Amino acid sequence: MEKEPLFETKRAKGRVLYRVFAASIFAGICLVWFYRASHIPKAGEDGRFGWIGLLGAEIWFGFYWLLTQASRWNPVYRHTFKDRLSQRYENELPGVDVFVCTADATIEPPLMVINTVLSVMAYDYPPEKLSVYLSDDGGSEITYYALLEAAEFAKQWIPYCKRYKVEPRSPAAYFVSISADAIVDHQAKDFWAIKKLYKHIEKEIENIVKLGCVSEEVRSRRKGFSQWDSYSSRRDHDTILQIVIDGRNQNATDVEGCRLPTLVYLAREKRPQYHHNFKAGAMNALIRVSSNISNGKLLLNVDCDMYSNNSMAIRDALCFFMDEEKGHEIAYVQFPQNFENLTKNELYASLRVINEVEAHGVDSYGGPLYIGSGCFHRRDTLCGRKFSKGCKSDMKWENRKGEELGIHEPEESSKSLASCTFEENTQWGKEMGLKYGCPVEDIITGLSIHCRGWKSVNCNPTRKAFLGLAPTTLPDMLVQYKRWSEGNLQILLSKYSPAWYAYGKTSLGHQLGYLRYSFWAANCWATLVYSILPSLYLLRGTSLFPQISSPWFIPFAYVIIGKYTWSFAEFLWCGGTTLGWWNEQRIWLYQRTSSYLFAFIDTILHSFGYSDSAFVITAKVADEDVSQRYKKEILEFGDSSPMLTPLATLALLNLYCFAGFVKEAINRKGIAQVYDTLTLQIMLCGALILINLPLFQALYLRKDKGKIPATVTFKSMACAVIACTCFQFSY
Ligand SMILES: *[C@@H]1O[C@H](CO)[C@@H](O)[C@H](O)[C@H]1NC(C)=O
Ligand SMILES: CC(=O)N[C@H]1CO[C@H](CO)[C@@H](O)[C@@H]1O
Repeated sequence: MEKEPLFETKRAKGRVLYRVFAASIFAGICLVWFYRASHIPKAGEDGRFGWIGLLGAEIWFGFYWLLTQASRWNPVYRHTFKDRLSQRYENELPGVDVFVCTADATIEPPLMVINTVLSVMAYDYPPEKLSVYLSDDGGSEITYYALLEAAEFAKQWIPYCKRYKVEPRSPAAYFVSISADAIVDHQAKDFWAIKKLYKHIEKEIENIVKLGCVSEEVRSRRKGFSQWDSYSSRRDHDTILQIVIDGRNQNATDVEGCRLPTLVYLAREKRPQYHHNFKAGAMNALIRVSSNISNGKLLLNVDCDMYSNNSMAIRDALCFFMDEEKGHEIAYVQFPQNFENLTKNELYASLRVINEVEAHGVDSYGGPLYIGSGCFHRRDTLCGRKFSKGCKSDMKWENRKGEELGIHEPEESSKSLASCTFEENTQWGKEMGLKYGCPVEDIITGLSIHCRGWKSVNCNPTRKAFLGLAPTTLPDMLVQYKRWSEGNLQILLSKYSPAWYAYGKTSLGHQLGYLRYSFWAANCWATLVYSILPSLYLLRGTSLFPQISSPWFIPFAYVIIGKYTWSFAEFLWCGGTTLGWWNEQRIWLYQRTSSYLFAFIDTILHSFGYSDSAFVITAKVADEDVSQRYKKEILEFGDSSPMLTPLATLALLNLYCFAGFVKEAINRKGIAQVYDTLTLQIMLCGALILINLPLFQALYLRKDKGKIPATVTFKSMACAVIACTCFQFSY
C-alpha cells in the first residue's frame, strides 16, 4: 500500500480571479505606455524632457510589476503531518546540528545569544541526536562565559520545558510572555525556582558585561579559558574550540538523569593577513568542525537573535526531508524571518508581504530563496552534492563508529578544520559550503543549490518557528536594506546571475522570482524620477499627465487605484493594520530613494574596483530613550548618516513645489482652471507631502535626540532650494 505522505501542498484559492485582475492591470499599463510614447511633446515644447523621463520610469515600473507577478501567480501552502513522522520514523530520526552565529559581543549581547542557544537546545527532539554549535566571530570570552552559564542552566531548563510543555523555550521570552496567574498550582514551585535561577545567571552575566572582562577567579575556576592566553585581538587569535557539553558521553545528563544535547563553542582562527569572509566563512568552519564531532545529516542555522518559538520545528522540517515520495528532491526547508519586536503598526515595515505572499509564490516554481537564518539544509547538499534523479540520499539515523572517541580527540583534531589556511586551494567558498565574496552569501548559495537541480520548501506555520529582532531606527533599517539590495544586485552582475546562469537550470518563474530581488536596487531611478519631475513641472504649471476630462485619464486612474487597492487588501489579509500599510508605503519610498540609490552607486563603483563592500551587522541593542520612542512609533532619525539627506531633500522639494504652485495658482489663474490639466501632479505631490509628515515634524518641530540633525537639515534645504530655483530659471 502507498504510504500516506508526510506533507501536503495546497494551491491558493481564487487564483483565477487574481489572474484576471492582474491581466486587466497589465492592459492598463500597456495603455499608459502607449499614451506616453505617442504624446511626446515636440522638440522645443516645454515638458519634453519631463515627458521622456516619465516614459522611462513607467516602462521600468511596468517591467518590475511583471516581475512581482511571478511571485503571485501560483501560490502554494504546505502542511506537515508530524504524527505520521513519529509513527514511522521516531527511532530513525537523523542527527541535527544547529549553528548559531554571533559576531560581536557589544552589539549582540551574550544574554540574547544564550537565550537563542537555550531555545534550540530545548527542541522536542532526541537529545543524543541534537548538537548545538555557537560560532563566535567576536572571539569574546564574555560570550564564552555566558555559554558556560547557559550549559549549567540547561540542566534545569530542559527538563522543566519538557515536563510542563513550555513554549517558547527561550527563557527570556518565556518569562516575559507568561503571567504568574497562568501558572497552575503543581507547577508554581518549579516555576519560581527556575525563574530565580534564570534571574541569577542573568545578573552574573550582566555584571561581567559591565566589567568588560572575565575575572581571574572565574577564569581559573572554569574550564577552557586558558585558550584565550594566546589571544591578542578579535582579528588575531588561534582557533578556540570547546565542547562544553559532550552529548556522546553517557554522563552528560540533566538534573533528572536524561541525556543532554551536545554544546560546542567555536571561535575560528583569525589572522589579519587572511580574509575571514564574514558569516559565510564562519558557517563553512562550522560545517567542517561539526562533521568531525556530531556529523548530523541535517543542519539548521539561525542568527543569534533568532530564538526558536516552536519546539517542534525540527519535526516540521523533517516531514519534508523524510517524505518517501518527494523528500529526496528537497535541499533545504526555509522558515520565514519573523520579528519579535515590531510595533503594532510596523513603523519600519516588516517582511510581512514577502513572507505571507511572495515566498508562497516562488515556492511553486522550485522553492524559496535561502535567507540565511531559520533554514534547514541537508549537509551533503550544502557541501556541493548535485541532484540526481535515481539517487535517494538517506536521511535516516545510522549508528556512528566514532562513538567511542574520547573528548579531547575531536577537539584537537577539529581545530585545524577551523584554521585560516585550511581553505587554501580547496573548493570551500566556491563549490562547497556557502559562497564567498557577496554581501548576501545566503541568496547566492541558495541560487547555486537550485541551479544544481534541487528544490526547496517554504514552511510557514501559523505559529512562527523563529523570532528575531527588527531594526529600531531608520538609519539601521536603511543600512540593512542597502546591504540586501546591494548584494542582490551584485549577484545579478556576477557569474551566478539569476538572469543567465540560472537560465535553463531552473524554471522561468523561478528566475523571475529571483530577479524581483536582484532588481531591488535598480528601482531607485524610476522612483526618483517619479517623485521629482512631476512636482518640479507642477511648479512651472506644465502638465505631464492627461487631463481629467480626457479618456486617457482612465488607464492611469485604473492602474493607480487598482494597484494600491490590491496592495492594501493584501496587506490586511496578511494580518497588517491600516496604519501599518501607510507606514509601509513611507518605508517603501525611503528604501527606494536612499538604500537602493546608495546600493546601486556602490555596486557600480565596486564593479569598477573602487570600493569594497563591508558586512554591517545590525545593532541588537537600543538606548533606553530610543526604545521608548520606538514603542511610541516615533521615527528615529538620530545620526547624521548620509543616507538621510536624499530623503529629506526629496520631501522638502515636494513641499516647496507644492507651496510655490498654490501661490501661483491663487495669484493668477484660479484653482479651478488648473485643476483639469494638473490633477494627477497635484495629487502625486500632495501624497508625497502627506507621507512625509513625520519627516517634516522631525525636521522642524521635534526637540528630542531622534530628530533630524541640523547638518542634514541644512544640506537638504540647500539642495531642495537650489533644485527648485535652477529648474524655474531654466524655463
Ligand atoms: C510564539 O509562540 C507562542 C506560544 O508559545 C505563541 O503564542 C505566539 O503566537 C508565537 N508567536 C508568533 C509570532 O507566532
Ligand atoms: C533591541 C530592541 O530594540 N529591542 C526592543 C524590542 O521591542 C521591545 C518592546 O517592543 C523592547 O523592549 C526592546 O528593547
